[in-house]
Amino acid sequence: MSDVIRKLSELRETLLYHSRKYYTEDAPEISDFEYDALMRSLKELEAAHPELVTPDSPTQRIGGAVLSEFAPVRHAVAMESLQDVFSFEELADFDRRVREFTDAPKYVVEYKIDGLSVSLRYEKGVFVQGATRGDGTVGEDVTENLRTVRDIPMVLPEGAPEELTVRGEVYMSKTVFNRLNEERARDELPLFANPRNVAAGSLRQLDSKICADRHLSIIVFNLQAADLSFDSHRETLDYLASLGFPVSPNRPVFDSIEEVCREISRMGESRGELPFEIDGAVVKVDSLAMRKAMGSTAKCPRWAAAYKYPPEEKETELLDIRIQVGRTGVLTPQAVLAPVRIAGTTVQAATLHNRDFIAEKDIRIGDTVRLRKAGEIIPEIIGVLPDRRPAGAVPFAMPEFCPVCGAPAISVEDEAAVRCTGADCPAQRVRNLTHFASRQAMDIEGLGPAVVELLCDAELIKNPADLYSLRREDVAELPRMGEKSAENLLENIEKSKENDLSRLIFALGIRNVGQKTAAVLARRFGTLDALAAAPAEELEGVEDVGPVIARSIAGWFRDPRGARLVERLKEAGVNMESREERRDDRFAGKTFVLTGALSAFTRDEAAAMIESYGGKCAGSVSKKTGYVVAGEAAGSKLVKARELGIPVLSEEEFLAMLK
Ligand code: 0OX
Repeated sequence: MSDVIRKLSELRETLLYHSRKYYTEDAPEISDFEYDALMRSLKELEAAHPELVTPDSPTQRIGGAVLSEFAPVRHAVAMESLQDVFSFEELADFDRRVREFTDAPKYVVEYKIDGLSVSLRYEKGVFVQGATRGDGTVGEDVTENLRTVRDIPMVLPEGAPEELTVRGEVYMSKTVFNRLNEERARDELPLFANPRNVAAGSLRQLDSKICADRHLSIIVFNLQAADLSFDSHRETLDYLASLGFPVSPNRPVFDSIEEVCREISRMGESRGELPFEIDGAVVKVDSLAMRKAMGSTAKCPRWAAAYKYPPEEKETELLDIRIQVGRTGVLTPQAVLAPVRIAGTTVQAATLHNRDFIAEKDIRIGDTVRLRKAGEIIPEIIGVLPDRRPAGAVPFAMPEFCPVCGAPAISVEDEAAVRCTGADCPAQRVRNLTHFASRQAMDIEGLGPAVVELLCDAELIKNPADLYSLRREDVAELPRMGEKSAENLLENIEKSKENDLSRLIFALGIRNVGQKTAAVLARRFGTLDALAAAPAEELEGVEDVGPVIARSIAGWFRDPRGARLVERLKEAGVNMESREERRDDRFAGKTFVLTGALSAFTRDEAAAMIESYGGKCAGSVSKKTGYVVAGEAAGSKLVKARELGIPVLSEEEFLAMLK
């Protein structure tokens, strides 16, 4: 038995070590495959000895519980919020108010982590409940999701009080966030705007496996309730650290507000090096007796203040303006910048959007530009410093020819965009093919931009129809491919022939035809031939299709290249019919309300899908609502749904219903 115990603890330690290497330090030492194999060994060993499973085991942190809703939790001790201050003068006012109660306050300064506040309750040293802050009085029970946060101890060391509640901030580290967005970019999914939103969205997933995959972290900063007494905040933090809670590593104490301000400035300057995002610094009176004497206003304690840093701005040189050519041939100017550190990362590129943006701000190559990070993540040029303009800098003009294929680039009336007119533009070709294969279109797994580029470079494909005559031996010879991947890829391409017509219409990449319009057209016309034959006037009569879209569709099919592509796809055996006849009415009689931001599609697209399954969409929640689909940062509709007891679906669950 002792061998088993030793093996179990070895496996657990190894897994924890590699999980930290991967997620916290961004320096993995083993492959995902090896990690999964270790996890499997641990699972097998635990299955053979269930009595030896510990709540802290990595196998217990991978989620699994799926809830239908989050139960409300009334906080025994209110989770108060902080009064904000925006300048050192306001901080001096705060100090004066504190000094009305005491002559010699001491202050602790902490990072204000940009995440979500939660409470963690322990009974007899075991984690029993975790809740979001909610409105401070009532939050939501997110215990199952919090179990997946590996920094949260599931069991406290011996000697811990019978009952204990702490408060902390759950966050997603910058490393995990960047990794997640890299994966999403690879899968061509919309990127998340900032770590806070993803952390919030993850904690509100009903399926705890999804939350586990997001690898959230926590820093604990307050003892809410326990049968213990301390003199100072600093002491409580030391105690919480001794119980195994992650607390802020630096927790300096100061005698004067001047020193506090200096510390806040220092913290602000080095915020980029922190593993998490902060949106300020928190100043707290250290003495717990003094805190008690000061008490709280309606929502905030009088003994604490949150200093908010202004968004960081930097200046740098605009070295060049490069032009990218998108799928629809739009030329987008990109700023090439002298590298500059801002809000934690080195920035050397930013979009310049279009020629109007450049003209409005009169941005010229050689200029010194002012940069800011929108939402702390995406770099944005705010303007130029005209005084620093070098002699001879000339206004920027968009190129008259496509930088990739050399065909004329023309500006379209009423549009800020300039487009390449080259029918065979390689840049457009790669992007067209990538779009064709993308998840929302023909959904060909394994055919992302990198593979498309390989296939184009090897001149194996030029347009989507070529995909269906690829030969395994040619594909297998490509760099980094091999027999197995080639076989998988060809299998996935073959499978895509069976897709519904709506996917094919969207995949064709007709300008202005998104997923929703594609679905409407497929339903209305039934076959691609019928759609191809429809004149613009007829198309205009279709739901949501105006004259511009109608002309764009009719023009696409009248173009001999479009017609030829359709012919070749047909010859290859790609399905050209809508399966709507076999109408799937799985949502018949159900009304959906969509709230918050969805990541896989726009609300309109989601609404189209619901309608295509016989359901209805409404703008507000009532007793008649069947389901509420809650995306990231859902607000009052979600609250209302909870009040009325209406089932709430996460985006993932909604996707699962569509499958
Ligand atoms: C943070 C943070 C938030 C405790 C009592 C009033 C507010 N986001 O990092 N809140 C608090 O303090 C609470 N401290 C923090 N460090």
